[in-house]
Amino acid sequence: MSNKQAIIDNFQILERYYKQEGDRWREQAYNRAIIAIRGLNISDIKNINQVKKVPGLGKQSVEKINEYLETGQIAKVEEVKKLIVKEKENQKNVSKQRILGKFASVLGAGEKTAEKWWDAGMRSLDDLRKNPKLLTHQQKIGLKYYDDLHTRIPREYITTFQLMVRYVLAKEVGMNGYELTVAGSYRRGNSSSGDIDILITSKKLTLKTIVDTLKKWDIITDVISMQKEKFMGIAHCPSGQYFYFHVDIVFLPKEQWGAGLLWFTGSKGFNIMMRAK
Ligand code: TTP
Ligand code: MG
Repeated sequence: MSNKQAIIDNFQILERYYKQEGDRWREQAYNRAIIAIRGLNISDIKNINQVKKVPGLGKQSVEKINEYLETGQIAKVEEVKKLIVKEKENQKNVSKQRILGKFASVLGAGEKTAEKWWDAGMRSLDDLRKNPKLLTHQQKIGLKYYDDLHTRIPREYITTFQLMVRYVLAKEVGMNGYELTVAGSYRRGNSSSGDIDILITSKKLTLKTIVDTLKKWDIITDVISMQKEKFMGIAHCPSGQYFYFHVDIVFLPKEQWGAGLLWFTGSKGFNIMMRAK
């Protein structure tokens, strides 16, 4: 590359840099210098005397051209190039952190899983959806309902939902066949909740029959996990309302109702304090 072109390239870097810095005076000075050098009626710049007294080339520009002719580079430009590389790395890190944060918010994932997905080349939730081999059953459900599961559930929805569940269970075993309370943040009076926590006791029903009944009525749509005393899954109000939410059902024998209610009402912080006492 000719010295002339190399100097223009260098000055363009400085012009852009000063523009970004909001230094209009230097930005314009380098802009004028670039125009002046382009307009020079010589094939290349070999000697500093060729650019002295050229209109549009100020003292600073001539000094920089001289520096280039003597050393093959301009220190300020090298400094700016390093800043640009650093800035690019920072931007990359910010977007990596943003993606890792999103990955870690998938139900059943955490920071470690997020890193693992990143290392496997995943960069978006859609990438994950296209790579089911990387996902557990719970994470698949988390991705399927990602938006809904990150939407707060209004208190009124939960009130309606529990009435529906009560109605359906009463159809199976009668109103006196079970006891049901919505615990968690709903029971603490919150105006919205992250999920719905239901506590049930019954001599006539088991957790399995409860879950099967709610599935049959198209209330429970997905099972995340099912143990003897605890169900975790996804449910919705079947007719017309296609907002899905996370439901936990805890099933306890009657004699454990009080302790269970205290625990399942929380909050988590309150439980930790209570246990410490
Ligand atoms: P969550 O449903 O996780 O919490 P929450 O209902 O208080 O709040 P959110 O609106 O986000 O759903 O858990 C239900 C209860 O279970 C919680 O209030 C207390 C208890 N719990 C613990 O004791 N320890 C725990 O680590 C968790 C997650 C819950
Ligand atoms: Mg809850």
